[in-house]
Amino acid sequence: NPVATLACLLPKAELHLHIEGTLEPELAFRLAQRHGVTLPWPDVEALRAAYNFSDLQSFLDLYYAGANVLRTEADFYDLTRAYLEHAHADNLRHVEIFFDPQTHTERGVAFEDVLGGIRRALLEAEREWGISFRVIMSFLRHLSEADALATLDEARPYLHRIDGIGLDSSEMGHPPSKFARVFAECRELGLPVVAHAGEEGPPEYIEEALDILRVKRIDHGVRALESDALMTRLANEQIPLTVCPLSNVKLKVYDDMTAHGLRKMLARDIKVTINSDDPAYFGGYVNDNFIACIDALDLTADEVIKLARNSIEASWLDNARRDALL
Ligand code: ES4
Ligand code: ZN
Repeated sequence: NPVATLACLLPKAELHLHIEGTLEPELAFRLAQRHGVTLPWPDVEALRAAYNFSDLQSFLDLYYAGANVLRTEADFYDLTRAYLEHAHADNLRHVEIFFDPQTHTERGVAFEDVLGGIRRALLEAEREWGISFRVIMSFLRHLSEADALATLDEARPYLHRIDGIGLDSSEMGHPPSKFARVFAECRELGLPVVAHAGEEGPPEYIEEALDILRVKRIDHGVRALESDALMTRLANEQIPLTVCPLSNVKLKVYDDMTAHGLRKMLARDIKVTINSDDPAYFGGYVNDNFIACIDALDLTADEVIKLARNSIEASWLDNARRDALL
């Protein structure tokens, strides 16, 4: 398919990527061995076979279990380096990656080691391959706002190395409004903010993310399709959505890719982008996501070009580099 070839060759940015979600089973077992810890699966095949999710929570249970092998600066470096090799192969020129400090500091891993290992790999990829980057610290929404405030306090010595703030984990029952105060504080610190909303949660959660958290982008946002008024607003205000198609199918947001709303969003002139979310768990990296959408939704060359352009335009790059990539 020539449209798939085009998608793979175009320069692109990835704006929705959880670094903990890039842990492939082979690396998980290697790190477990490195630390002399036992994973609750006998081997790589058994772990991969467990990637059969019924919803977001069933995935998160495995994702947090896997993160337990990430312990040292070198682990976070190896993890991030492996992701960036895929990013380079997919012609990504810029990446904005989430990390979940609470998943690690709770286990006694130093904030410095988490961020240091991630950044060492990012700086190396920038030098070697010219891949620019931003790092987004994400709060876990199943934990309390007080917990998020404490994490922000812990992050204060590192804020010069943190480019923005996100909100992830279990969405239902944890609306954006729960984090109104901590997000206000982050904004006062000059940090741009984003939030997962409308992945499993209703359109109202997307409206809360926009009106209460004052996000610059919505992560996922696919349930906006249920509200015509919200669809109109997203188009009028050109609010970027970081959509993750393989994630949505794997977590049963859609029965299969032919049911995905991506093409409807493009038709409504909403600024959608294609991203991989947790590629080790969901069956592929950015180009795999493009190909799955092209095959199932019969995307045109113009639509693919628009999606790639959107990813650069919706990034937090400075104007000079943005223009250079467009
Ligand atoms: C996530 Cl797919 C998804 N949704 C919400 N939180 C997450 N953390 C990692 N992946
Ligand atoms: Zn996500």
